[in-house]
Amino acid sequence: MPNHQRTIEALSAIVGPTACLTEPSDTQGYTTDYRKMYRGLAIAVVLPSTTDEVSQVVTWCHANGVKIVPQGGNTSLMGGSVPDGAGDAIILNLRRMARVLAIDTLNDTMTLQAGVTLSSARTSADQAERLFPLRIGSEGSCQIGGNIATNAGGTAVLRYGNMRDLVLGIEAVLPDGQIYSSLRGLRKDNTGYDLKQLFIGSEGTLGIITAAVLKLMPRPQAATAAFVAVRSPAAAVELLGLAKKMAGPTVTAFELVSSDAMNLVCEYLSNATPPLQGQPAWMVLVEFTSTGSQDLLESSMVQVLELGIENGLINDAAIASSLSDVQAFWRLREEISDAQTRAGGSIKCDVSVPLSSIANFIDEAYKAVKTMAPESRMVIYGHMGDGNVHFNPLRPAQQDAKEYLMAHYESISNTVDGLVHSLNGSISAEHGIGVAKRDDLLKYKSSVELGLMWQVKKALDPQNLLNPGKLLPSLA
Ligand code: FAD
Ligand code: 2HG
Ligand code: ZN
Repeated sequence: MPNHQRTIEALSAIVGPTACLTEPSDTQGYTTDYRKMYRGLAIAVVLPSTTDEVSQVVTWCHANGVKIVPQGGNTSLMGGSVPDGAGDAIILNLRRMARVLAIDTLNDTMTLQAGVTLSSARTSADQAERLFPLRIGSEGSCQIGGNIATNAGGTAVLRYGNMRDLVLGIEAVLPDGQIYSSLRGLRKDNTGYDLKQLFIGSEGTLGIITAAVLKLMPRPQAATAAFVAVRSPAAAVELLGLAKKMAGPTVTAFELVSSDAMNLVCEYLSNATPPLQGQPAWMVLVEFTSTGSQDLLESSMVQVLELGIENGLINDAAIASSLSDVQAFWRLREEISDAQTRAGGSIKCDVSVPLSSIANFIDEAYKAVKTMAPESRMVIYGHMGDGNVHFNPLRPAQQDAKEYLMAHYESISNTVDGLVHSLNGSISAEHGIGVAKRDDLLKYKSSVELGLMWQVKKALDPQNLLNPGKLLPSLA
């Protein structure tokens, strides 16, 4: 059993005493997760400022059997970024490694340290007249390292892909302290196994990501958006098909929002007005962007919506008439997540199915939940264009949140996940597994898949020191 005081002294000597936090008042923000559902303990919160320091810290922990929880912005919704209550791990937070190292506008790449926040990365790209297209509601806090470790998705995946599609190279400190690097910005490199892929979506279990090379895209010059009341989820899927056919790659986002989700966000946000009259049961937020003319883009949106109305898919639509309208629409969409947290938390099912099955999934899951807990508010929304919805039943307005969650969390999430599985879907589309979904993998991943995941883990981290207890369920 390592002596915690010795650990603190050794790690302070590497990063400096002010970068090794031990006072509970200093560490609390790091040991508690974003939604305050998981509270752990840490020997110390260690804040290295260079890859070399990360390597020295990890080498020491490896030699002395000390567990490490890698942490970025601590915005995980799955309890993946905080330690458990044993108090035998350090948190290694990357926030001091927040430098953009290079932007190459000929290669359309950006090289940065892993602790750069997503919003800073987007701003740096913008200043270089480029777009870094990953867009998620937590962008002010989440870090590029965390985005890579979770293979983050968000609202622009339909057009640009998720984080895996945007990473060209990674630098990572391995569990024994060695530094792996593929920071070369190559779009083609067939020299064997693509090792960087191992770290994307590995949730801190295989290495500490310290830097990355990311793809940059042309910066759009035109943007328009509409909130559209659709006849049903099936009509929404048909509308997406029309939009893709008519507007091609300008279709950037296609987000479903249920009436309960819209009502909730309007209840919690100040100065928010629903974009459409009459509380439509289902809405979609459609966004087109392009590097071409604003007028052309807007008329393309109108044409798609007119055909949608003609085909009986759309009941009503509100088209943004200015950039501030577009921003106001997005505010309504992005704040749905926090509105649920403020309402005491919902039953989070971040699921995906093939787009061809999504309407059927929503109908079936909706009916099942309404049978099990009829008064639930059906907060259903998200990235329909990717086949990914956040199916998040919420307590009725009058019921206590804890009571509702205790009574229904397990049965509802099992039912929803079971349905998703039967439709060839995934029980975690973009938020990852963490601890919240870890043991569910035993039901939904084959023994071959789980066996392979453990073989990879043991090959890189035989002592199970990196983010132990996360992602990988114990096998009997
Ligand atoms: P953390 O929460 O700190 O960590 C997440 C995981 O990554 C942990 O397992 C941790 O150990 C590991 N990790 C972190 N940094 C490193 C590193 N440098 N090296 C190795 N491992 C590391 N997610 C989406 O995909 N799409 C969304 O639309 C979306 N919207 C959100 C909206 C809100 C309001 C909130 C609170 C969260 C949202 N998320 C979303 C979830 C979350 O923001 C993402 O998972 C994000 O990528 C996590 O980044 P982070 O830096 O906060 O990582
Ligand atoms: C979103 O799309 C995020 O808003 C958060 O992925 C989803 O809070 C959630 O369930
Ligand atoms: Zn999402």
